[in-house]
Amino acid sequence: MFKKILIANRGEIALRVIRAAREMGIGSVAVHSTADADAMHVRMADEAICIGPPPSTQSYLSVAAIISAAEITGAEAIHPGYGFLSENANFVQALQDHGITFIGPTAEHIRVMGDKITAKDTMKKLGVPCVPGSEGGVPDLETALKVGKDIGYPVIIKATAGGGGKGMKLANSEAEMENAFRTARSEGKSNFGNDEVYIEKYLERPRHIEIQVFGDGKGGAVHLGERDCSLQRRHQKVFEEAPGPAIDEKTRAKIGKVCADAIATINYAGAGTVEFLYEDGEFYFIEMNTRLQVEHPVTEAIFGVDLVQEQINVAAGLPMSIKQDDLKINGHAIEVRINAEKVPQFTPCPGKITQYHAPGGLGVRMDSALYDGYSIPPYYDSLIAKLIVHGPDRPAALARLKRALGELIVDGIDTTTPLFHALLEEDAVLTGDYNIHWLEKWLEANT
Ligand code: MV4
Repeated sequence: MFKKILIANRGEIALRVIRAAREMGIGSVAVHSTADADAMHVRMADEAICIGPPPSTQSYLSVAAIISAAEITGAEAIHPGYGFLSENANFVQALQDHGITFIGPTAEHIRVMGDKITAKDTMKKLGVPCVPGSEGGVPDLETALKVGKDIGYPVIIKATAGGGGKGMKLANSEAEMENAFRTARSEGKSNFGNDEVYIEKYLERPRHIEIQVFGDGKGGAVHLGERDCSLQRRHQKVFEEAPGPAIDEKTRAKIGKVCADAIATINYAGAGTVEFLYEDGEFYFIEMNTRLQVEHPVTEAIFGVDLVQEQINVAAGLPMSIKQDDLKINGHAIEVRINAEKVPQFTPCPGKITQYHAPGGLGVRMDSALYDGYSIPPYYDSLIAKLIVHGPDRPAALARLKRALGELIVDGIDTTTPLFHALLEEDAVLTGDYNIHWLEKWLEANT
C-alpha cells in the first residue's frame, strides 16, 4: 500500500480523499493555489505545497506543477478528485512517465470514453443499449439529412468532444437540420477543438439515470445500482438520489449486470459511471464518466461502501473489497448541492462566511470545506457543500433532508439553500415524479 498520496484538487472533494487516506494509514499531501493558502484542505492534510497563482490553469490544472509537488514531497500516487485533471488522459500518461500512480483508470480508457463517438461504439459492441442514431461520426450535411430521414425527427446533433450541454443542437425537422448541424460543429470546434459530430434520436422526456460501476482492472467488476440525477439546471445537477424512484430491483439488476460485464470485459480499473437516459422503461446509454462523481456519497450511503478507499486499493494493485453478492441496498439517500449563488439568477457570490453551522444527527453527512471566517475565493466552482441524508426509505430521507436544511447556517453570503426548502414543498419532488426538464420548467414558473 502507498505511504503517501497527493490530492490534486481542493474544497470538499480534497477533504473527502484525505479522510479516506487517513483511515487507511496513508499520508496526504494537499496542493493549493495562492488563493487557497487558508483553505480547509490545506489545514487538514498532513503536508501542503503551493503550486501556483489563483487561476486554475496555472495551479490545479498545471501538470508540471502537480508532478513537481509529488516529486518534492515523495507522494507515490495522485488522486485527482473530480473536475480539473480527473479525466485528462495526457496527465495520466505524464504520471506514468514519472513513475507516479494515478488513482483511477488507464489513460487509454479515459481517452476512449472522453470521445463520445468512440465511447458509444465501444459500449454498443459490449452489449450496452444505446440511443438510436448515426453509426459513428457524421461528416457532412448530406449524411446528416439521410440519418434524420432514417431515424425520424426530432434528432439531436452532438459534438463528440462535447460536455456540459455545449455543442449539442436539436433539430425538430429536416428544415432545422442545416442550422443545427453547422452550429453543433462550430461549437465543437470552438469549445473543444474538435468539430466531429454524431446524431441521435431526441428523447423528449427522459430521466437521467447513471449506474455506478467499479472494476479491478483485471476482468473483475461490480455495479452499485443507480442514481437518479434528473433534477438539473443548465446541465448542473442540483439534487441526486439513490435508489432511483422509477427503478425496481429487477430493472436495476439487469442494467447493472450489463454495465458491470461491459467494464469487466475491457479490464476497467476503479470507479466509473455509465450514464443513461431512461424513458418508458428503456435505458439508452449516452456517456461514461471515468472519475469519481460529485454525487458518489448517495451510493456510499445505501451500500455502506467507501468508494475512495476502494479506488486507492485498486490503484495499489490490491483486490476490491466488494463482491456483487454482498452488495445490498439499505434505505434511501438524497444529496443536495449547496452553491455560493444567489437565487433565482444563480449568480455566484463568493465572500466571507461570518457564521457557519453544519447540520448533524442520525443519517446526515455534510461534505464541505467551509469554516467560520473562511473567505470563498472567486476563482473556482461555486459548490461549497453537499448535504447527504440517508433514511430507511424515501419519505424518511425527505423528512431528514428538510430537518437538516433547517439546521444549516451559512451567513455572510447567499446560497442555494432556499431553493431546496422550496423544492421540498413540491409534489413532483415528494413523489419522485420528475424528468430532466422538470426543474427548468419549475424555475421558469416559480422564480
Ligand atoms: C440527450 C437528450 C435527449 N435525447 N440525448 C444533455 C447533456 C448531455 N450529457 C446529454 N444531454 C442530453 N442528451 C438524446 N438523444 C437530452 C439531454 C439533456 C439532458 C440530459 C441529462 C440531464 C439533463 C438534460 C437536460 C437537457 C438535455
